[in-house]
Amino acid sequence: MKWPFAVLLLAAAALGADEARIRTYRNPVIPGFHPDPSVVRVGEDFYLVTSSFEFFPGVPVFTSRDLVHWRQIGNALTRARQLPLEGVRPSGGIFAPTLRQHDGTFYMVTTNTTAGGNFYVTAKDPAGAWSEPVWVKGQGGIDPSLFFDDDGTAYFTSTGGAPGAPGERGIHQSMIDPRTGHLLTAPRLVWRGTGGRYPEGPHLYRIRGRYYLMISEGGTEYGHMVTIARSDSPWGPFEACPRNPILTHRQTEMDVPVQGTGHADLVQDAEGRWWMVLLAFRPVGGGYWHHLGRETYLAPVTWDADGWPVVNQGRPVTLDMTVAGLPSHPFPAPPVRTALDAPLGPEWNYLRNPRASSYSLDARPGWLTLRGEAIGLDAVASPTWVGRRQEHLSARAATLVDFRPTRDGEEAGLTVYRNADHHYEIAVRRADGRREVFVRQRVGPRLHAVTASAVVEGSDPIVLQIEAEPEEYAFSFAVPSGGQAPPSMTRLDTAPTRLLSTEVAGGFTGAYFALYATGGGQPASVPAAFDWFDYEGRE
Ligand code: 6LW
Repeated sequence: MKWPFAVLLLAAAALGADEARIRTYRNPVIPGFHPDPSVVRVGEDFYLVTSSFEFFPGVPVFTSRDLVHWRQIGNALTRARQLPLEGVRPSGGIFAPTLRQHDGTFYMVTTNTTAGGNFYVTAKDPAGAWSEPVWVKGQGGIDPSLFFDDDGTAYFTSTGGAPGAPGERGIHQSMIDPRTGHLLTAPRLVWRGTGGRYPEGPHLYRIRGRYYLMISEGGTEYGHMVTIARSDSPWGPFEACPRNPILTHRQTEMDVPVQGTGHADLVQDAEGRWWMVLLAFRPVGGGYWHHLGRETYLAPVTWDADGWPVVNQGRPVTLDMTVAGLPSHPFPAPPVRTALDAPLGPEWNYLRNPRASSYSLDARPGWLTLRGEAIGLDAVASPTWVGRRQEHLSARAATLVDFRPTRDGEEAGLTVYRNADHHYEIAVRRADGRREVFVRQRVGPRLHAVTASAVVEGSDPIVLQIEAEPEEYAFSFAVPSGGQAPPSMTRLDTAPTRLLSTEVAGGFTGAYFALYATGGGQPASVPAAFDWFDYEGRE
C-alpha cells in the first residue's frame, strides 16, 4: 500500500520541477540604459553585452541561465588602452557590440566611433580580463558583427562603410582572419534592407542550412523595426522575409508602454527553443518622453512553415510576458546599500577615462573620498563623477556625504545625470560663507538655476536623496546628528523627468545616479567623503 504515496511524491516532484520553469516574466529583462543587446549561449549559460558610449568601463557583460534573470559579471573594456574616451561627445564612443564564442574563445566586437573605429577583444572567461583591442582596418561603418561558420570561416558584417563608398547605406561584409583582424576579402554590399532608413545592427546566422541576415531599420526611435532575409550563401543574394518587419511597434498607440523595439539578436536555448533579445524604451508622461534610455527585452521566437521567424507569435512585445521558458534561475537581489568601503562593483561607471587620483578608498577607510577638480558636471571631459544607471522608473538613490567646503564655488553631492547639458543635482556648497544644501537644474547648453537651498550650519555629514517617480524627481536631505535613528528627510524641490529624456537631451544613453565633486573653476580645497550609497528600485 506504499505505492500511492510514492506516486504522490513523484507527482509533487514533477509539479515542483514544472513550477520552477519560467512561465511569466517581466520586461525589460535588463532595465535601465542597456541598449543594443547581443547574446550568445555556451552550454547552459547565456552571455549578453550592451553598448556604453562615453562611460567607463565599457560594454557591460551579463550572464543568465534562463534568459530572464541576468547578473552583470564584468565589463569587456576595463583599461584606457582598450577604451580611449578623451573628448568623446555625449553618445559618442562605444556603439553597438556583438558577442560571439568560437573554439573556446569569446569575441566582443564593437566600434569606438570617436577613436579608432571597429575593433574586437577576446577572452576565455567573459567575466574578463579581455585582450588588448584588435583593430579592424578596411571595413568601416558601425555595428560590426562576427559569424563563425561551421568550417571556422569568420564573416565580419557591419553597417555601411565600404572603402570608396563609406556613406553607402546598407550592410557590408567581408571575410576576416580572427587571429589578426585582417580582412581576407574586400567588403561587399550584401543587403540594403527593405527600404527603411538606417539599415543597421546586422547579425548573420546559419540556421537549418540557410544563412539568415537579421538587421534593424527605421532608426532607433519610434519607427524602429527588425527585418530579416535569407540566402543559401553568406554572400547573398538575400531574399527578404515576406512578413517584414518581423517586429516593430511603429504603428502602436503612443500609450503602449513599450516603444522603439529593434536592434535584436537571436539565440537558441539548450532545449531547442529560440529567443530574441532586443532594445526598446518606456515612454512616460503621455507617451512622448523616455529618460531611462533604451533597455534590453526578451521575446520568444518560433518558425513558420516557410522557415521564417515569428516573434512573440506576431504580437507586440509587452512588459508582462507569458511563455514556455527554461527552468527558472534567479540571482539574489542586490543589496540596497553599497558600503563604499571596497572596490565598486561592475555596474559602476566613470565619465570617460577617469583620473585615478580623484578617487580614493584609502584616504579615509570606510568612505569613498572624491577630490573635486576644476571642471564640473557641465564638462565634456572626466569630472570627478562615479555613478550607476537608474534602472527603475520608480527608485530611490541616497548617500551620506561629509563635505566641509572652505570657499565658495566648490561643491559635492548626488546628481541624476543624462549628459553635460542635462542633469539635476542635490549637493553641498558654501555660499556667502555659509554651508548649504542646494538643488540645481541644468536643462540645456545655457540654462541652469539653483532652484532651492537650505543653510546647514556646522560640519555634520548630510544625507542627500533623490526619489524618482515616472514623471518627477524629488530632492531631499537630512542631517543625522550623532548617529541617531533614521532621520526624517526635508524635501527641497522636485523636477520633471521629461527634461532628462532622450527627446529633450538627445543621444543614445540613459539616466545615471552619480556621486560627484567639483572645485568650481579650480581644484577643490578639501575632498568630499561618501560613507554609503543606496539604490533602491521601487517598481
Ligand atoms: C547603434 C545602432 C542603433 O549602433 O543605435 O538601435 C546605435 N540601434 O545600431 C547606437 O546604439
